[in-house]
Amino acid sequence: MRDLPTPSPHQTICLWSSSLTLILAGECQQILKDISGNFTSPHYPNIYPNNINCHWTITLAAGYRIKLFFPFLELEDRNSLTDMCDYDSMYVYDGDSETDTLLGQWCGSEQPPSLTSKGNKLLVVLSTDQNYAFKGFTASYIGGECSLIIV
Ligand SMILES: [Ca+2]
Repeated sequence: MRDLPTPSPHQTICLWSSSLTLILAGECQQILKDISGNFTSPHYPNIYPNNINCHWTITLAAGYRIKLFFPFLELEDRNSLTDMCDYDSMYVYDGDSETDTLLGQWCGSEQPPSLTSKGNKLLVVLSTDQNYAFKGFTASYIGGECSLIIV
């Protein structure tokens, strides 16, 4: 007689934050597929809204990489007590999710360097708290096909 399969433990998977983002800030979910493009924080050059969590996902064809530039960045300054971007902050991830490698986190009027993805996707996240808003950022990206050169 065949053994019955062991029932797998019950699992609940919740995606609270992304569902909430879709409802509260639909304009903040943007997927960019063009080979090059520009995007800005919401309402730029006016001030961005408080309490937002915006995601820009750049997804190019396989084999492409992305170079990302931030010509302008003006967010709320670092927390002077912790020296961290605790209030408003911009994150860039080397992939399409917040579990991918964090390439950097910026706030205040810091100037991010140009960033290059390892693969064909990059994720930019802007998160703001409940008060003190600034102009935000402008971003530009270009895609390029990269090949391995053996020297
Ligand atoms: Ca703020």
